[in-house]
Amino acid sequence: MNLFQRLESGLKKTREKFGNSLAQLFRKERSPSFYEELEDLLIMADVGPEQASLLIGDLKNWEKNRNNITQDNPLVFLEERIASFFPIDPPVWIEQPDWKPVVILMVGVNGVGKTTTTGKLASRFRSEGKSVILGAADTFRAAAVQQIQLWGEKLDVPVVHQKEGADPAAVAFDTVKAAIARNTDVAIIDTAGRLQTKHNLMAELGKVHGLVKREMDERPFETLIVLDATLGQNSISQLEHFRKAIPLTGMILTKLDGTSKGGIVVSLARKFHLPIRFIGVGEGKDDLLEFDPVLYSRALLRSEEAIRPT
Ligand SMILES: Nc1nc2c(ncn2[C@@H]2O[C@H](COP(=O)(O)OP(=O)(O)OP(=O)(O)O)[C@@H](O)[C@H]2O)c(=O)[nH]1
Ligand SMILES: [Mg+2]
Repeated sequence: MNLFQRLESGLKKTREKFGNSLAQLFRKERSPSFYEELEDLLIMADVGPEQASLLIGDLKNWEKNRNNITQDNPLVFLEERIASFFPIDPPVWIEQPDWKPVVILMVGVNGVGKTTTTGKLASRFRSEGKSVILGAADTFRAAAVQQIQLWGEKLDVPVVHQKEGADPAAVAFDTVKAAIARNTDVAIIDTAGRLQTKHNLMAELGKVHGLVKREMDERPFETLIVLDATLGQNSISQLEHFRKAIPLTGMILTKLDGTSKGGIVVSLARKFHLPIRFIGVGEGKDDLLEFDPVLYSRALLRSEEAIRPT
């Protein structure tokens, strides 16, 4: 399967609900109720009210200036508009392919998929022939360290860890230090889930980030917030709080396979101007897809019933 086909299958729920309804709607004549229905559909898919009204305004303008409106070309127009909402800002490993170590700090609230995504990412870099080291900076629970160690064993990559209750900043620091000492290509640091409203835990994250930054000696690294797509608009509050605590460089949206509200990705990207690095579409190690704005918009809007991509 190519990336688009994997996206199509990963976004199955969104495509069935949103994409199919959209395809049906676009067969209808234009009327005020057409645009109301469109707005409802966009909001139900979690595109967000601001983005929905912006898209509808743009669509109306576009339609006013065209005389050959078919069933499909307005959808193509919307796809292009949505794709343009995503900021383009390549990650460190693309921007500076010769730099090592690439350091990735994973943050987010509880249960969103940080540890699983850490494992998936490690698997991805390993399959590109890169050496990887993992940091078990979730020292909150012993089980969290074990979870990362399992990934380490499965992928044959070393895991830096300390005992339960140890200082997570120290583990993060040790991981970067080890990656530098061993000339490792990629270091990925998993952290404990924390509620965005818990000030002490957010301050702890600030310390983790600060020590990584110091050890990186001002060289850029990735701080990725992991967000659960099934939580919808609650992710907005998570992002707002986390970015106040630490500078984020990108986001990863997980569990898109489990929601019909795949529009949340659009909503977050436009609101925060933060690039989306990857999306999770399942629990397996290969269920992490690189984010491509054009393909994502197409997979979001075009249902099985609509035209096939060219
Ligand atoms: N369907 C689906 N499930 C996912 C995805 N990503 C993660 N999960 C599942 O989400 C659950 C939580 O994943 P974890 O990786 O443990 O989440 P976490 O953020 O590390 O959790 P804490 O460390 O407790 O904060 C697990 O059952 C994962 O298999 C995804 O893209 N799709
Ligand atoms: Mg975890």
